[in-house]
Amino acid sequence: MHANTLLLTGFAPFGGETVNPSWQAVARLDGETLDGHRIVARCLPVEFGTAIDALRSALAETSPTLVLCVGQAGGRAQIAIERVAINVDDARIPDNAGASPVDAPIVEDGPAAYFATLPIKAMLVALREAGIPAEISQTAGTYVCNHVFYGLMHALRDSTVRGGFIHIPYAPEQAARLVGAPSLHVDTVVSALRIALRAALAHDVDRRVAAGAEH
Ligand code: PCA
Repeated sequence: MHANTLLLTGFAPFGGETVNPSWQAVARLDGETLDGHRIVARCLPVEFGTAIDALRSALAETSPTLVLCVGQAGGRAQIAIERVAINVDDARIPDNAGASPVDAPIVEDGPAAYFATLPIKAMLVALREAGIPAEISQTAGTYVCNHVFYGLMHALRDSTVRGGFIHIPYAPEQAARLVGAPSLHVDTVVSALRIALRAALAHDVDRRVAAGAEH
């Protein structure tokens, strides 16, 4: 295994979709070398529990120095760099195995939340400078993406490995069926992920730039 591995994950399709642009984008980066680091891409199932098991296996197999998980956030208009993962599952729609947990902790007696340890502001600035619409998101929801993000940060809690999560909009072919939904082409998402990863590698300490929200 390469000395410096970046683990990137995407998700399987869910919610009646036949594609998930998170995996389409992440798969295209598999095997690429970025600033001396080799990217390994994995696809996670959209299933509570099993998704974290798959992530933990990938962490054990690849011993990455940095981890970025990516998921589809239908309805969002920009690349959304997530700030925080919370310790709750509350499923509005069943996962791909039919499970719909409600108000269940992800880790019994775990902390209420974990912050991403990637330099989210540096990543945001780099994306905007490259002309890619991006935002800091203050919630990753309470479905499988937040579940995986929390599981990731819990797994990394005592290590120096940095981790974070990015939500992406629908791909245009999905939005074409959902009149009015915002979308971003997968080519743009692939570029965005490269830019975000480069910024993360270049910044051990985050930039101090306002990107909060009033609601
Ligand atoms: N998006 C879902 C789960 C998988 C995905 O790509 C979410 O935002 O929770």
